[in-house]
Amino acid sequence: MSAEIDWLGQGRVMRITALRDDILRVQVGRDGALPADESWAVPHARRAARAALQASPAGLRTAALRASIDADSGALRIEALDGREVLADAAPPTWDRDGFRLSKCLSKQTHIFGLGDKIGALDRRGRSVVLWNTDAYKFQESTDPLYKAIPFFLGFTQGHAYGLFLDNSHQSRFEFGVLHPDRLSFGANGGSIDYYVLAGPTPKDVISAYHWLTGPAPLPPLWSFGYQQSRYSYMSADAVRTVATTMREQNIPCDVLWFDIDVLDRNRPFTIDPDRFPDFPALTSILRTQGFKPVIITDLHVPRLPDQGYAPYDNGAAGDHFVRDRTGAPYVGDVWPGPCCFPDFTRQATRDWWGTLFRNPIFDQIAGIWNDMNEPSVFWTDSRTMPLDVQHRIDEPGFAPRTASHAEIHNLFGMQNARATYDGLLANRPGRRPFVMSRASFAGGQRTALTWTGDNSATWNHLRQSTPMLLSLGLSGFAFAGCDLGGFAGSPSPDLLTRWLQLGMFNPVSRNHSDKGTRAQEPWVDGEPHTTLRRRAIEERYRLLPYIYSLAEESARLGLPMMRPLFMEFPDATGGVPLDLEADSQFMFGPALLVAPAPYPDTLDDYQVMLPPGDWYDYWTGEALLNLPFAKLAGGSGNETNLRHDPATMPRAITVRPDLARLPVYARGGSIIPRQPLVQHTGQTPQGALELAVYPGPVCRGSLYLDDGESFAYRDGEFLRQEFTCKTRPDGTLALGIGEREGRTKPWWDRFTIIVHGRGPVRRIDIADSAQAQVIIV
Ligand code: NBV
Repeated sequence: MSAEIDWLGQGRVMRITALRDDILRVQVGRDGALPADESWAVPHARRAARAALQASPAGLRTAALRASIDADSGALRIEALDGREVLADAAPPTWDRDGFRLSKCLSKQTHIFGLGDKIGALDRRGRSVVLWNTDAYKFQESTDPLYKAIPFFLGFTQGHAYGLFLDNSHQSRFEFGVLHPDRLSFGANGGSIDYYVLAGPTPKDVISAYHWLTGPAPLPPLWSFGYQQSRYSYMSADAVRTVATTMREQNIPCDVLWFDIDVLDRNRPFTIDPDRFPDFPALTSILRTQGFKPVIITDLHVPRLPDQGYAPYDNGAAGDHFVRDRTGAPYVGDVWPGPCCFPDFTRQATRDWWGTLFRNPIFDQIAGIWNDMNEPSVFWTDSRTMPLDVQHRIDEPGFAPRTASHAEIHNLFGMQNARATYDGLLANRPGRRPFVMSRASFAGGQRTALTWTGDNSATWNHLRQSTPMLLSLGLSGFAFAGCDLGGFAGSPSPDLLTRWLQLGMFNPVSRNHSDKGTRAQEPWVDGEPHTTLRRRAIEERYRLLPYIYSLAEESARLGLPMMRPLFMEFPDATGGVPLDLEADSQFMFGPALLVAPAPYPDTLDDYQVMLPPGDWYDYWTGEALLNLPFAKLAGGSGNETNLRHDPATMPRAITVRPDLARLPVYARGGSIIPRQPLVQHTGQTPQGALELAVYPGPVCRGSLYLDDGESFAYRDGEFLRQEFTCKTRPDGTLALGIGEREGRTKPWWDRFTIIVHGRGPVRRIDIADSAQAQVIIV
């Protein structure tokens, strides 16, 4: 049985391969030749996978879908076995010099999500976007492109989803219903037509298929889910010590302190300024003993300093590790340290060499690396990056060795920089999970780095935009992402910083960071009541760490984002019209928590929170929210009108009055949320019971995952996984099931405190953590 079919006609050749029942790869070539089977995004093992299929010249059929090809035009139509159209060509591909464009049908009911770190409404329908990694300092709502290029989107039509991933690193452009209301189109300036269609049918199916295709994000260390404090820059060892001491004196839990470029000697990567940071190893070891993990910036540019004792340049030049200009000489561009060369990260040998630079004793006490400026950003050029004719010499397993232009490599550069860092850290400390934060990336970049949304601004609109940006990154493979809490450029008002820290505690990564020349932004800078409110918000994150870390592990394993749009958890609500269209600001933090900041956070008006179908509880008070009115739906596609008042699909509404003291958060009925006693950092063992907060619903469950937080031993059974369930019994009592433990890790607790909501006054029940499998709550 063949796993692929070819179609030839009109000077084109098209090959369709079924990698899985629900994933088709489509390659199209001109002049009778198919493009080379190479990819930076999709590992070879995935491209080599094959599903069983029935093939004929007219199409193919897997256990999940049917693809048909029009014999004359070559038009491709993919449908589910029940006849539902997944995706169909609207016009044949067109070529223009080196570029191409593809056009697909776009139904009126389809909403589009994904494409990485785009700003603006989460639904991309009606928009046209460019993918070209760009240093976008102070980006605004109209700025496009931004730092990352993730050519993947998810189409969502009345509860059903599909995904499309264009595996092409050249500058690409996607538009959704802009040129023609019933079509979407996409194309790139060069490279080949090589794309994947993921047939769903649910949004979670699509996202986990994309995760399967491009590879998992490894589980980050536990400490990276604690609170993180950064600034461009803490200008001296004293300044860092003061922040560290104040954090502990003020009892503001914190795990990570970041060193930005002013820690470096004249902005030179792999150095330390000897005047401002005279004894860096001593400083970093003190931070360690205080329970902080230091993260240091390492930009990818290497200052051109021949024979001045600067080893990264001398060794890089001697090893021929730098990219070349069109004449074949090392390309030189200006960045923070002055004229710089740029390692050719498309070469395995260069990545290996880059990794050895982290053996410098500077890094002995360093817990993580921050790769900034890796779009790459180059000053004083019109393009703000390298010229397109800069040469990279691809030398990569699975690729034919060849010289490639920067036009092809640009979007991959940041991802390969982060990969080199990750691999280097892993080689230097094999047992420890590397932590790498990268600003630029491409599809698949999640395999080696976390990311953040870059240089946002300290404005209310940027606070508002942070949610759809992080949701979009989560849909694009980057489950582990954050934004500069408080805003990077400009100084936040006290209220804005408080609100941002409150919301940021429900982001995957919670890092407060700010620009040079702005007001200090540490949690205590505005006095009371702000310090208390901010401390409370951060403390809640630490109490929730068992839930957050379990969620992170699930993300690493299944690819589901930690921050999820409502349509992902509730695809059938309102008949499959995404609830998010009404309020981009609301999101799910994992399956159990709904976070609902004001859609316009600077306004004082009451607003409506839409609680999706099901039971809900106020997270802060535990109060069950019953008999609420149906939500008023505005916008949408209009087809929701006949669904009004159907409790099975309609959201219920709750009216909220903005209150600086409280970010509205709701717990989903049917969940059990594990919480822990407060710690000041993740190195401390929580003292006391593991809390199980039970929010009854028709089916009720929760899970817990734990490991040592920093090694890979979990892959060999050193973890603890436990499932919890609850059920209302016919006599009205509640049976809480405590599942068997999996894995060898011992728990830090010896008892549970079960907190039961929704059955009259909140009940607290303490039980020893014995082998007890069921607790009956009357
Ligand atoms: O390294 C300095 C900054 C950094 O703080 C910021 O987070 C990056 O996005 N970096 C950009 C370079 C300078 C920005 C003005």
